[in-house]
Amino acid sequence: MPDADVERAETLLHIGDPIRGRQWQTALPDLVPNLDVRQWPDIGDSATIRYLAAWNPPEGVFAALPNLEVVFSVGAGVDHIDFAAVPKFIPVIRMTEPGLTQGVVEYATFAVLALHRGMLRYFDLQRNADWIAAEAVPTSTRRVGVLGLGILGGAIARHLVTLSFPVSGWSRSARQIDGVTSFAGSAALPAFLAETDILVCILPLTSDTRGILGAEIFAALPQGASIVNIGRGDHLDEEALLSAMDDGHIAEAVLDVTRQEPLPPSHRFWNDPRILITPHIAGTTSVAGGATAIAENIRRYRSKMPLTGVVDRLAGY
Ligand code: NDP
Ligand code: OXD
Repeated sequence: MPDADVERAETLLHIGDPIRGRQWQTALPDLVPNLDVRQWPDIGDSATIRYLAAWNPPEGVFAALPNLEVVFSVGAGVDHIDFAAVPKFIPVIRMTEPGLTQGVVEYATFAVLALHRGMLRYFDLQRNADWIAAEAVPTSTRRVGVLGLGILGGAIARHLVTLSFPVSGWSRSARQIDGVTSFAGSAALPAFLAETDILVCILPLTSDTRGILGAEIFAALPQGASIVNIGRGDHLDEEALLSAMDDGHIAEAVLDVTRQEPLPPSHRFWNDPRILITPHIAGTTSVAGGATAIAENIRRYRSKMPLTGVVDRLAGY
């Protein structure tokens, strides 16, 4: 229905970072007429809640919202949402907004360059006041492989091409990106890995991809390859990584996500000089970009136009 026809009270419930929730309480009603925004747990009249924007929605919340019509993930990933709890007729929308993409591209570029230029070794040398230079090689000799060539993986691959890295990508279906060699499907995975010196994982977490960064993949990479994980901690078999590093087959890793977050202080990763840990900060949904993306889909929904970023529940992303 067009905006002008929305006469009923409509509420969007936000569950997640309260600072962003308060900012959206101001920003969203300016973008979408007749929309009230509430911050969990202050839900007000649950019957008016048509939209939910959430990160890690608590168990039971979907059953408590009888008139819910659209679920928005506050992030690009949707693995924090239990699809079984969301009635099938309710679309689940993942976040796509330029600020999030920019952050992830910056992070991946940083991580690939850090590995390419041996920065983890220099960080370690600095702790001992050791001045030891290593020879740098051109980017054109360092092959980067991106696992996941969707919105974020595609943007990462495009940017790395501009730095003259030979870039390839792996996805379920073949993708066409200028300057990027596309590999599709499980059968193509070994060939993709055989040509990858730095492997960047930006896959969604699904039943098919859980644990994918494991012994088999590590063994299929060339000797001395390195890993960047920006996807989810559960993509990585942490023991297999340490074992492949101890064997000398995998050199280094930059990990933005870990199986347990926050990573416990006693975890071996913290003090391993071959591993750089960051606290899940690669990309963050920007307040303005996130509000614009949600507002655009609510306008589409009200006008009965197709929504963008709808999750394929069967594929899991
Ligand atoms: P998209 O849905 O746009 O892309 C997903 C890509 O993964 C697609 O290319 C898809 O293939 C591919 N893929 C999915 N399953 C498989 C599979 N079984 N085998 C091969 N390829 C597969 O997602 P985004 O790029 O927007 O986001 C990806 C993930 O990044 C998120 O789900 C989230 O987990 C993570 N993320 C992490 C952040 C951080 O701060 N660390 C920030 C934001 C996101 P196809 O193209 O054929 O569909
Ligand atoms: C996301 C994330 O999925 O920040 O957007 O991890």
